[in-house]
Amino acid sequence: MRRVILNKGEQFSNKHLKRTGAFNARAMEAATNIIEQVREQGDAALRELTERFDGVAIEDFRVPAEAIEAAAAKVDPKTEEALKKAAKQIREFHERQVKQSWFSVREDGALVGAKVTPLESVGIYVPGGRALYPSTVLMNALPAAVAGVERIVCVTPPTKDGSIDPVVLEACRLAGVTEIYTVGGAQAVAALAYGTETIEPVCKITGPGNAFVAAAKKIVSGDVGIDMIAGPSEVCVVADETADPAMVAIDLMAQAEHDPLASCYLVTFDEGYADKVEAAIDGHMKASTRAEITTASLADQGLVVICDSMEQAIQSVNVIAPEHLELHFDGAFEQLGAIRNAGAIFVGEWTPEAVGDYVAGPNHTLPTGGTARYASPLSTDEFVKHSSVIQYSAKSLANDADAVIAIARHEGLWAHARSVELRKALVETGDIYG
Ligand code: HSO
Ligand code: ZN
Repeated sequence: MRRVILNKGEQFSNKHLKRTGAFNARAMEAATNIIEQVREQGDAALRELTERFDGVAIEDFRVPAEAIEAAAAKVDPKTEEALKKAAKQIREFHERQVKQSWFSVREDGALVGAKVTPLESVGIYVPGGRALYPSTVLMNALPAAVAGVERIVCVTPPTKDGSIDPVVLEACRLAGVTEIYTVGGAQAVAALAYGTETIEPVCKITGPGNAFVAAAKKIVSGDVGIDMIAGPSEVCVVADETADPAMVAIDLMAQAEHDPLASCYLVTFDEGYADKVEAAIDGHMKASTRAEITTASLADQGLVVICDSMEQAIQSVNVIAPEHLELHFDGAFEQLGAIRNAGAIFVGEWTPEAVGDYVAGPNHTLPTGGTARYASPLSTDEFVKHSSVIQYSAKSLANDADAVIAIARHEGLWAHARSVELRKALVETGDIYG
């Protein structure tokens, strides 16, 4: 891992970071062409592109209900139990996020408020290949279901034999997904956004994907809603000498094994301690089944920051604004107030990020690439919208009339002013022409 040693009083800055974006120009161009093709040719384009990119010929993209029902039998009981436990805890966490409609009546009788309405439909992109994650199905579909979305559509690329992993299908069933299509890539995003003969368009698309999926989401955004554009995964571990180097090491590796582009940061106070963590990584690596990806990520993207004080460590964290932050030192909870930028915060040595990835309950779809400066984890808020509600009485109209008229006149909008003037007259004289 690369090392930065900060001097006393020195500030960690963005120049110490090397970040890659979520997508690139080449992916944008390819996605633009694919979207165009799907808009023009519908299902025929999906068939051709699936054959070209996934190497399988698929006649009917829709997964039949019987196949979804049959998936449970193909899942081993331990995994089934784990999925159910995860689903329960994720559902309970997200139930606490649900926003209610609200209405407030002013003294003059004017009512103002917000009506919360679930989106009619959402499409969830579930990646295949290296990132085949049933947990991502739960983390996207459950908040949608809890928010009250009726039509929850999943799209996922086919495996080599044209099928979908039964555990992904079972996660879909448990989370209340109503339709599943065996199609992936930018073409799946295009189908969800604009529809084809078999796929009805949705209101919003969520879920992670590769650079082409990210580019496609960016392009269709505006025509449909999208969630955040997810970049490579990140973890930042802040540890002092009291933390077990073996635990810190394995937690860094748990993020590095996702992707050679994943970024792992160790923020600590002593070079000797950093050496111990790196030695522990070498020790664990011998048993890793994903040593190649893990080694590449740590070598290319890994960074150790040696700080002089806790204050400097927290300042570094706030600049990194990591997707995941682990705190391995005594009194960690007391530092929460000082931490401004982090997607999810894991407090203490008994809270490895993996519990948050799967079962703790909070969402594992988190802001990456420093976007934790302004963004939040995926929540039920992403699956509802608010309509403002206003109801005036004669009295409240009379009360606010002069203010409306004054601003409308200033803006030169005659009918705006008149629409209130006529009513005001009616209130005052009982005669709008009086
Ligand atoms: N750490 C990933 C989520 C994940 N981990 C899914 C395992 N499966 C990004 O938050
Ligand atoms: Zn993970």
